[in-house]
Amino acid sequence: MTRRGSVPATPGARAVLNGDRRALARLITRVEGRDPSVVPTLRSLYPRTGRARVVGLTGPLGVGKSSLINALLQHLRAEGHQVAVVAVDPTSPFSGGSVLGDRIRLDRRADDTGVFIRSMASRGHSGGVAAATREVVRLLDAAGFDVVLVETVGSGQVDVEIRDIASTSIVVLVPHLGDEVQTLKAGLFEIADVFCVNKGDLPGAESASRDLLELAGLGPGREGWRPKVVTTSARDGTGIAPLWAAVNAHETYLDSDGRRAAGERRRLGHELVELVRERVARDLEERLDSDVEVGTLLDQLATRAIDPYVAAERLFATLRADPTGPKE
Ligand SMILES: Nc1nc2c(ncn2[C@@H]2O[C@H](COP(=O)(O)OP(=O)(O)OP(=O)(O)O)[C@@H](O)[C@H]2O)c(=O)[nH]1
Ligand SMILES: [Mg+2]
Repeated sequence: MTRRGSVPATPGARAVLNGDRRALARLITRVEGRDPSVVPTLRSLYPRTGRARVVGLTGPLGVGKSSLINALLQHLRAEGHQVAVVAVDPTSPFSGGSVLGDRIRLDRRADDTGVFIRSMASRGHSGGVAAATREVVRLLDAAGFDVVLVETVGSGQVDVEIRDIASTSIVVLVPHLGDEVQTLKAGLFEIADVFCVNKGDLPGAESASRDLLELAGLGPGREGWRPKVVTTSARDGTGIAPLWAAVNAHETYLDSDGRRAAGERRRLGHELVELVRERVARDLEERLDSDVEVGTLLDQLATRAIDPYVAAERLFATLRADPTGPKE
């Protein structure tokens, strides 16, 4: 029985649903490479997605995001969750023993099918890192991971985009980030549902938390949510349960008053715009070389007979007039 609009399962989709981790890894590689042949699999898996909690961890270099994820992994596995990790542009190899703790723990985890860890490079993604990351997260969701943790380095665009993927975003900071916090402040409050002051074993953590708490109280709050502030030490393993409790509090908040559905709609809207943008850009780039009409526009532009704004309008008009819509 197929529902209206549903797509027959591809072999790749069936393998993912059957828990085949190698097939999952191969599909992720194809998504990373923006391989269009992966689309039927993504389409057939789409109805099986939307269940995972997607939690973003972002923050400046070296604040301990990976170490926190390592600690969270242990906490979440003990709670019985199936956890996947996506590290976008990791500066250190995520599977390195130094980041993920000692070898023995790592080796055990390699046998643990309840954990899946994957690094992704954002360089060279024509469609942007957000699109690829979203699709990877969806594959993991369909594969049955109920928690997906996404690590990104807080450096502008990418960490803002995390809001389009994660339902809860943790901004990780460390004590004595004074100036950095000042410059990042406005942006951080856009992103953070939870502030995590990590390296709480170092001096200054308490006053850093106090400052952030004060700032969180001063801000307008996003639709009635004031960011929570949690102090952790990934090194000592302290504060990990409170950190996850803060995530849960935000997820519970999302479940009230239809906020989760509204957030999902907003994220899907952005995705739709992105997909169309990607599609149109590809189409236009092909036409730049081959299309007679576009060639004429380019000639006119080169001789200054018309300006780029008019050329863009004319090109856009030809797109709107194109009657060949996609087939299902
Ligand atoms: N003292 C102390 N050091 C920590 C703590 N957490 C992490 N570190 C150390 O901080 C360094 C960076 O840790 P990572 O977990 O790689 O930090 P990251 O934010 O993932 O780093 P990037 O991915 O490179 O941005 C390592 O040397 C860790 O051992 C902590 O709670 N206390
Ligand atoms: Mg890291």
